[in-house]
Amino acid sequence: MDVQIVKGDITKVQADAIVNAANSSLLGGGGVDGAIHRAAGKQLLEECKRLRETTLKDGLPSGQAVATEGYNLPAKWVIHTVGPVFAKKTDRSDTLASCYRESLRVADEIGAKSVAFPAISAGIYGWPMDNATEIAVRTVQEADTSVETVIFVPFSNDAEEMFHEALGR
Ligand code: AR6
Repeated sequence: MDVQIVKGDITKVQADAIVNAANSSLLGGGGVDGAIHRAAGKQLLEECKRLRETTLKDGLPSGQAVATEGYNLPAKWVIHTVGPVFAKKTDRSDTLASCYRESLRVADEIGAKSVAFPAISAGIYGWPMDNATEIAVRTVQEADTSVETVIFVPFSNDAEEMFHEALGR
């Protein structure tokens, strides 16, 4: 698998699928979720609402993933996953790793060969960036998947540096 780090706005990335750090409601929010919904257009929200009315009545649990179309995005698909909220007293690393594994599993299902990831949970959900990037890189490298290219998309210089550090380890 080819692993790349490309700093910038994930909504601009040309990949078969981009991953959204969503919340369980799938109905939008701030951060990368808000940016993806704005760039994809309102059809994305409509498809998310249909998912909530049919297969995901209780919402998407953290650590799981589901695909929708990408609509106005350059990416054909959006894979929505829900990261864990960081908590000092409870180790939720397995759930964060599951976000990456499940996103790649969904990518295999839809036939996506290139997938771009933001730093899931490392914004509003409060996960320390150094650990979030370490889990991201390790989990992707260990995954059993047909995805050929993974692009990590840090949004800041610090995040970019930490992805590079994690990849160099
Ligand atoms: N492209 C790439 N990365 C981005 C972009 C972008 N356009 N915008 C932000 N980031 P966050 P979370 C980075 O908060 O922590 C939402 O309200 C950001 O700097 O988007 O998983 C959801 O609805 C950070 O490094 O996701 C949930 O309620 C990383 O993406 C909640 O936030 C993740 O930050 C999820 O929180």
